[in-house]
Amino acid sequence: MRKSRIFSAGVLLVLATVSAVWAWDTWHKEDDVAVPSAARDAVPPPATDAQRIGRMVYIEGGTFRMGNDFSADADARPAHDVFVDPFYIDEHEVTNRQFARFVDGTNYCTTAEQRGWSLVFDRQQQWVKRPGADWRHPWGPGTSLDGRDDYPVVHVSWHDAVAYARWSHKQLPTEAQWEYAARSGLRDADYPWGRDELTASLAAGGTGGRYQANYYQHGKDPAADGFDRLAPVKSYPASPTGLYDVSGNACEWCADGYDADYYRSSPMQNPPGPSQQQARVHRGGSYLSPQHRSFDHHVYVRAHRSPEETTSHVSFRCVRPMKAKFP
Ligand SMILES: [Ca+2]
Ligand SMILES: [Ca+2]
Repeated sequence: MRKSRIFSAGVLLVLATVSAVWAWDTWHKEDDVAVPSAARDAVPPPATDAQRIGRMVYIEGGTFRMGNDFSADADARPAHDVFVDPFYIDEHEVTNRQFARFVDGTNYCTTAEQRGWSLVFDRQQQWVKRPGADWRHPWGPGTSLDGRDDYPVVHVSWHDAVAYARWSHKQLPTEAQWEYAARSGLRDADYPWGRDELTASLAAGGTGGRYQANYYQHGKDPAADGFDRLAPVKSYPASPTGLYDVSGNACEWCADGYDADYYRSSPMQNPPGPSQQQARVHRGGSYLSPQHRSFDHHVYVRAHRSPEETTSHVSFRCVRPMKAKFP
């Protein structure tokens, strides 16, 4: 009789434990990232450990000065103090190799593939709607990813980026997380490496005399920095924080909606971005941002576009937040 009661109690204890773990796990995953209903329907069941791919860099939380009062961009003003919790961030932009693992495991169909075209910046230096251009065919039909496994994935919409992030148990960075990581803890930084202009540091033999990022060069040698289009990730030096291609190469989607006046009313702690705006932010500039107008690459410059838009120069990287208390 006593054995039976002990057995029953044991069974109940096991059931309760399993239920609690399931409930916590479900809540945790549902709470992992906010995605629109269309993207939520498209994502697969939660990823296994094997699907959690890519090296991430730990960013210690803290307070920093976000924006810049002297920026030519009004939406980067006013500069204001922001606190962010600690988090991990991908050390480089998501690559074709990584995105292929997501697609192979889920049969995910990107926005550009569904629509049948994407925006390509062609050799005549103009944007064209190119039928058949998508992440597998970056310049359109007849092009492929051969030899491009380690290039940033492009022709991905904001929705595609969110779906990948959710699959890999990550999130898109908020603007605050992205800028905090990009600044490398350097107060008054314009670039991830500080305030030296790209060409100035080269002329002075500074920062190793190497190009620090993949920008666009006008003139006789459009690939003076090594690449006239996208470059494989990690082709340029890491920032002091250990991140690659934060500035240049591919622009990077952020989670936030875009509001030009957001800095005037944003909360100090972990600002999530405005909730109503349709357009989504991307940061960092790209290989199409001119070197002589390096403004686009400043760590505080904010760009935006429709979440459905796909192009040959926008990619993303992901973050994984850590739970932390405000000090
Ligand atoms: Ca270049
Ligand atoms: Ca980039």
